[in-house]
Amino acid sequence: MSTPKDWPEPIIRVQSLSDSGLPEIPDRYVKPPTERPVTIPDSNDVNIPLIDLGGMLGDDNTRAATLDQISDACRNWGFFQVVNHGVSHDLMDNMREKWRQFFHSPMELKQSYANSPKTYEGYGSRLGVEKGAILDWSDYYFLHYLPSKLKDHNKWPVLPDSCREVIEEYADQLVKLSGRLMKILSINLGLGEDHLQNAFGGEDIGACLRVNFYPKCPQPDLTLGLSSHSDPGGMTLLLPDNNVVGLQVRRNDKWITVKPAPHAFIINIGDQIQVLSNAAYKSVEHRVIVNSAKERVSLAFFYNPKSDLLIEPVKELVTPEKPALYPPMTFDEYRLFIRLRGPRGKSQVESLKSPR
Ligand SMILES: O=C(O)CCC(=O)C(=O)O
Repeated sequence: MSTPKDWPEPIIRVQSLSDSGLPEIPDRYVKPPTERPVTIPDSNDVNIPLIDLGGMLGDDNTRAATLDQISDACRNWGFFQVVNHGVSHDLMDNMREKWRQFFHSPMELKQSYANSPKTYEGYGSRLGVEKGAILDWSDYYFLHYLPSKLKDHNKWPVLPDSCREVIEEYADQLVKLSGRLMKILSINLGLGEDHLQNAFGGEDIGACLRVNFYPKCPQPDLTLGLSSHSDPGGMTLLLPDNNVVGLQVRRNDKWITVKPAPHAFIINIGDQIQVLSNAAYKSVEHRVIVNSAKERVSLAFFYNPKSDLLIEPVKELVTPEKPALYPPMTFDEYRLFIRLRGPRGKSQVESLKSPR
């Protein structure tokens, strides 16, 4: 499997379709009936766990209670939100606004950053390279922050003003927050606090950002902003839109719409941590719905293992009762799947499970 140099068809910007005021979405965006969003009124009260990370700095009891909440969330939800996470609220707002401005800048500027499936860096409008595939109702921008050798400021937008500086500061703070979360996850697995981080490659990790832009959609019941998928990487820190909901998490075969708390980050476990934890922690399917009244912006920061390191269940978590569920594989090999085929539920991590 290798990645093609170019897209199989001309790229159409979803934002241009939306701005053209068309009353119906093109067939390319119409999902099969089983994948279309259906709102279940009863599920409105349910939300993913909300955890005060400030508890980690409290007395022994508060710290233990916080660790327990995170452990439960990783094992039973795969998703949780954190507040008091230490990242500046102004920085979060500023970062989101810079990107909103970017997506509202002239198409000519955005097109100068058009991406290709070779690295996905830049301005994009599809994931996956299958000709004729049904597409999602979103555009995005993808960039690398770590490892440093992959970071290239020329591939980051030069406008709006000081965009690159803001991205640098934001990414720096999110790497620090990710490091703190990795220690917590590791302790909760009964491992030394640095175990997971070392399994990721120590300092040599990967980090990248995908900013999603979901334009208004005239027929939101027929399509999705982002199809169901689990994140292929290690852990994701999502900054959602401050005004518009859209993220849905799969739980007991129902879709729960996440209600973000103000200035919270939504954290989710990715496939690589599911593999390292030998499925103690769950990488859970999620998707994004769109609406006809408001656009939505979200920023997904992906914290990943070093890409050429073999990732396999941690030895301490493999027992005769719970043999290793997954074969060793590098993240480079693993992410080719989503890069070629686009978001496909949990089919990849499930397909790796050893037969029993
Ligand atoms: O837009 C969102 O809320 C979620 C985005 C997401 O799942 C992703 O970028 O992988």
